[in-house]
Amino acid sequence: TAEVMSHVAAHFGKALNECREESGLSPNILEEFHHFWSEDFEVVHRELGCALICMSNKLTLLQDDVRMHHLNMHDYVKSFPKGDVLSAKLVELIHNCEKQYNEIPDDCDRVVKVAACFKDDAKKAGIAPEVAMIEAVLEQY
Ligand code: BOM
Repeated sequence: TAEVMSHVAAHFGKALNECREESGLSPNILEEFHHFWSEDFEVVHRELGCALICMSNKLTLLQDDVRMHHLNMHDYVKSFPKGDVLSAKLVELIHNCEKQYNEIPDDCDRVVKVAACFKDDAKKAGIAPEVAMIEAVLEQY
């Protein structure tokens, strides 16, 4: 659900602070990570892909081939309140997007495409959080 996703997004977003420098993601592109979910924000910048890789690596959510680590992602999502109702769906949506962009060799370019696909599909599935929902739970993490 979108409510559960807001918790995952709030926690995941905290890792951006540690990844700003190495990813080169300027605050002019994305000031706070949770704005990723804003209707107005376009998921297109290569630096965002680099930042997502860095952030995911901090949480050991990626394999050596820079694809999602299914078991770790499943367990990560399950660790949030009611996470068990979201974990399988989230892993399925991300994996489905990975398959569509598998041939892009540059990791940052590929991951930003996967992230844009995931945002789109999460909206279609009715599990995309609104920015205000994430802001409401940010202080818990
Ligand atoms: O193929 C690499 C897959 C990398 C997955 C990263 C996608 C994350 C999208 C960004 C938004 C995330 C908010 C919450 C979910 C955390 C995984």
